[in-house]
Amino acid sequence: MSRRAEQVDDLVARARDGESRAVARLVSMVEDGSPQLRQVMAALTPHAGHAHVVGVTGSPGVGKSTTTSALVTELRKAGKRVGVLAVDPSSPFSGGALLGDRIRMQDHATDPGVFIRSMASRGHLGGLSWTTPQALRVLDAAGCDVVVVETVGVGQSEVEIAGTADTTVVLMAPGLGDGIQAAKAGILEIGDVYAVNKADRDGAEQVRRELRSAIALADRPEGAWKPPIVLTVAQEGRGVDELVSELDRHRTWLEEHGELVRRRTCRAREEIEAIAVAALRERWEGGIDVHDGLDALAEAVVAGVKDPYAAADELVASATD
Ligand SMILES: Nc1nc2c(ncn2[C@@H]2O[C@H](COP(=O)(O)OP(=O)(O)OP(=O)(O)O)[C@@H](O)[C@H]2O)c(=O)[nH]1
Ligand SMILES: [Mg+2]
Repeated sequence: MSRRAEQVDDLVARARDGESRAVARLVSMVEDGSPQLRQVMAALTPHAGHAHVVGVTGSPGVGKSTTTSALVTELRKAGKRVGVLAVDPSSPFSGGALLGDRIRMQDHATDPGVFIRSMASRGHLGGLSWTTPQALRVLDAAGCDVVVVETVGVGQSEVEIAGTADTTVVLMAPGLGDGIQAAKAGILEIGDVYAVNKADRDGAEQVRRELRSAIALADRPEGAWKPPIVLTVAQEGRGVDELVSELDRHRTWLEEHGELVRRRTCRAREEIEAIAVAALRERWEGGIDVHDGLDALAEAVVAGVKDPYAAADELVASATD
């Protein structure tokens, strides 16, 4: 076995033993798209599938990071091993935007039962990305019982996180224009559990009432999961025990209804597609001379002698020969 292969095996073994430096190194390899990922994922995949992946999303400033930290505290009380993945899908760089979150997470930084990683998640190709599912696999195989994924940034990310998590928690808060506007934002389709945070402020009850009637109005098939609403004061950890019970209840429901496997299959499908598309691209960029390949095709399209679909067919054919 090559030295490099040995190093990867050693890294994987140490991550599986819960060594946080090894876990951190593997997540960085995911983020950098390391050529050794193939070997890493082959070693990790048989050991994944245990962790409950919980997505936390909501408007800027609603309390996602505070809630994530409070969830970690609560889960640690129950003796659970916890992973936290802060994902910034809008940025090709990790670090900067997440600095504040890191500071908020400092309470947990020295706890060996907690892994905290922040990561950029470039929408590699056509929005497809393998980074989040692969980082989750690392944390999962490292023995986490729960992995909380906090997405930073707005818009698309909320929907993306719903495709990634087993259970999606949507946070709302009074005074952020949440509540009634939620229906517009399409947020009612993605929440498995809702938390009205900042319940120490006026208006939390009002947000809960509006949310409750919006949920009651939504079309839901017979026997479907009915999203509960929890009031929280994340800053003080209030209501977070109830939030954890609802997360557990949802996980049990997912298992009993075959929905857990279905959601995870969606996640794997996206990952496979992203890997396959990237592999194709690598072949046509690496294998053939780009000038003879893609550039020539592009010129033919501009000159009107080839249509873009025919050109794409040629490109794919040249990469799969
Ligand atoms: N009053 C009150 N303030 C809270 C509560 N939870 C969080 N906050 C405050 O709200 C602000 C934003 O909290 P964050 O946890 O950073 O919110 P976030 O959703 O992670 O913010 P972004 O990552 O910037 O989108 C901070 O000043 C928190 O201290 C709460 O329950 N009550
Ligand atoms: Mg945050």
